Amino acid sequence: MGESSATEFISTGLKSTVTAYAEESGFDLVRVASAQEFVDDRKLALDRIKDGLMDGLPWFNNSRVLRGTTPQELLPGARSIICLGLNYFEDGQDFPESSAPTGKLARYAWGRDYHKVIKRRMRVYVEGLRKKLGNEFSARWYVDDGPMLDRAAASRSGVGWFGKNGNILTSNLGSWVFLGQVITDLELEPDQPLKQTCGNCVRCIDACPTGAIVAPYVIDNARCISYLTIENRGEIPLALRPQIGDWIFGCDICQDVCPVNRKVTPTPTLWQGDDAGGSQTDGQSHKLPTGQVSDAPPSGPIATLDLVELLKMTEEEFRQRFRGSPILRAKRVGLQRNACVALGNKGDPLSVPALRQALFAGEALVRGHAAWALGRIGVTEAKLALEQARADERDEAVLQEIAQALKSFGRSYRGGSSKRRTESSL
Ligand code: B12
Ligand code: SF4
Ligand code: SF4
Repeated sequence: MGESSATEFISTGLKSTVTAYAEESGFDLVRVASAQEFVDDRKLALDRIKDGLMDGLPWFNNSRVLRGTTPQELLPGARSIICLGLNYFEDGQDFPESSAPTGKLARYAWGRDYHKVIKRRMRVYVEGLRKKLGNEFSARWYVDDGPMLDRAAASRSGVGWFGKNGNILTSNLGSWVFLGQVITDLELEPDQPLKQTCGNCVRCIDACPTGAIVAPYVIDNARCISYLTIENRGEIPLALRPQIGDWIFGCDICQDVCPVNRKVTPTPTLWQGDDAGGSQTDGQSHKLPTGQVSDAPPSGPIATLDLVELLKMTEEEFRQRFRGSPILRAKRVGLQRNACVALGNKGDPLSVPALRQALFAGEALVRGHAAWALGRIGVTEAKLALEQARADERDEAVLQEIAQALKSFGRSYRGGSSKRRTESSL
């Protein structure tokens, strides 16, 4: 199509072509926002950093926020932002059950790494749109992987509204949606933000076990289980370990309790095989190019992991087992640290041998958390393992964890090989 006919097309049905094609390309939600600077969101985000509420994420800094709230910097000539949402809700009812002690994964990590799946879907969408419009428009797209504040864009476009748990809620799909944006120099009429609010509801704030929702709409990153179990590369603060329960990768509590999420029905397209593009109609565009290997994990979607198996995993087994899964992000040592915390919270004496092994053979971070877990389980075998490790251990931080764990026996230990301590080891 030549330049003049492209312009003509733009003035008539451009927006409906853009949005209808997004739906055809497998996106559940599509709305358009203007590409004006995000002035208010910028201030809120900068304040969040200043107040220490983004502590633990050094990459989330002022210059990132300045860039991410200035679409012109991300794409010179930007005029519009096509805001996309993709539902990932799966109820997990058909998943196999395990009799072994297991740890929970946040729903978004039950299947393949959504970054890859959605990025590919977005690229195919933009390429297809260029062909459809006959117009080499400029575009840049993100899903969680750029400086743009994904939720601010979604809110401006009316894809959804901010919930007090910080997440974007949508009318039909709740907050179980990944958010992406295509910034473009196409001139598209913007949609309006929605008027919905949470009203008087505060369920998520009350339910958050670590008190991470410090005020409506405000999350303290360093208290959020999602941060503690995924992004955090160091130790989990002692005071927060008991509250983590058996979450080993992310946390869904503030979404599980949300009434807006109650009516969402499963849409498992994201979990199946190569990205077939959801409702794509040409049957071709979303297939992987010939010869490209799928990044789907070797096993199907799964909501929990066997904790003892995790503790025993080698680096190679970890990479193989979680290939193509977002779980890789936590790294093996991080996941094993989390497994120790979950086992400590479960308090099952049968997990003592595995924790004992981790106490002697794991990396320092894992050894320290294994010591904590053994102290919390509090049976004779756990105490013996800790005493033996105290004699062999050289790492100062681990020695401190061991000393702390042994102290907790002094406080409440009642002996016997299967008697569980009831008191917290804090
Ligand atoms: C850093 C980050 C995290 C950090 C920090 C979380 C945080 N609150 O910022 C950690 C690791 C903890 C995290 C956790 C999770 N994350 Co995250 N995360 C991000 C990331 C990379 C940046 C978020 C950000 O900019 N934070 C900075 C603060 C300032 O932003 P904000 O909290 O949205 O602040 C706004 C509101 O507070 C609002 N606001 C302030 N006051 C008021 C007052 C009123 C009345 C209103 C209406 C609004 C309002 O304005 C602020 C500025 O826009 C985005 C991807 C991206 N590039 O945007 C994903 C993203 C936000 N995460 C996502 C997900 C899925 C999660 C988890 C659910 C994963 C899980 N199950 O474990 C949890 C949810 C935790 C929670 N309750 O927020 C999705 C959210 C999807 C959705 N539907 O909202 C995103 C958008 C990724 C994506 N593209 O899909 N995440
Ligand atoms: S994800 Fe979990 S820890 Fe984080 S704010 Fe929500 S309920 Fe709290
Ligand atoms: S639980 Fe209630 S307050 Fe929290 S996000 Fe959902 S509707 Fe809003």
